[in-house]
Amino acid sequence: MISKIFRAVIMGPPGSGKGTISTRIVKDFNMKHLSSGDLLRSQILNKTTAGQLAKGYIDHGKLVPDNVMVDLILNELQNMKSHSWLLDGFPRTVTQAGALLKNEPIDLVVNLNVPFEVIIDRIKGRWTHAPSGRIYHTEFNPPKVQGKDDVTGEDLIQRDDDKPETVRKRLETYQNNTQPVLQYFRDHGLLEEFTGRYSNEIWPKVHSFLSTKTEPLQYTHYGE
Ligand code: G5P
Ligand code: MG
Repeated sequence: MISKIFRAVIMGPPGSGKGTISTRIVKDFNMKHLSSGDLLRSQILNKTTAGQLAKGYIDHGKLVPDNVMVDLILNELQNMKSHSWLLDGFPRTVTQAGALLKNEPIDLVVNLNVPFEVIIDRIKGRWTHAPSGRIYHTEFNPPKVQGKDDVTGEDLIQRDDDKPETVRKRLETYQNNTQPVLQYFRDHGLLEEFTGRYSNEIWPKVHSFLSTKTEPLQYTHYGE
């Protein structure tokens, strides 16, 4: 297999495990991870103009306007030209998808198809290290010390948009705006779907499929 720059997108409903599976992919396939949600949250922390605008949308489970998102993400991708990358959380509308394909050659879109009832339950247990985006879960992936990040020892937080009523709104937004993007990528012959209730069940299937597209560095096994 020729080793070339590989550009992929990971999609899935809120809480489907995009961040979890992305962390595993970038480690085993030596890719850079760009999460639109992490990028927005860091803009909010840094009180940038884009961050201040985005906060109101995020807190209500709505999408940040397309023009803001497209500018932010395409700009970040400019700094990653010489590296393989994985885009998580963008695109989320057909307009964003069109802008991405116009500007970047995409090799693959991975879709995590996880039932909604599993998601609502698992988001309740999520804890995040805001500066790095590292994700934990009280049962699935607990930190070594409760409430503290494994690497820095700093406090973990619960995301403001993880309140049950906001999660319900995010799932509705996903159905209305983001599900049509799946058909868009299917029509372009780019979409590969992975179905399951657990990240540890989905991960080996993602790894083995990706290995047919780009050279893995290694295979990390998770779970029993
Ligand atoms: P985000 O940040 O992109 P979402 O809603 O798409 O947010 P989210 O919530 O980050 O997605 P995820 O990354 O898919 O979820 O899931 P995850 O964090 O890996 O897993 C969720 C939890 O479950 C974690 O605690 C994890 O440890 C645990 N877990 C994983 N697997 C398992 C398992 O097998 N079992 C169990 N028990 N637990 C597990 O976007 C946020 C907001 O930003 C704006 C929007 O307002 C959006 O709502 N935004 C955009 N707006 C417009 N356009 C865009 N492109 C935008 N991108 C972001
Ligand atoms: Mg995420």
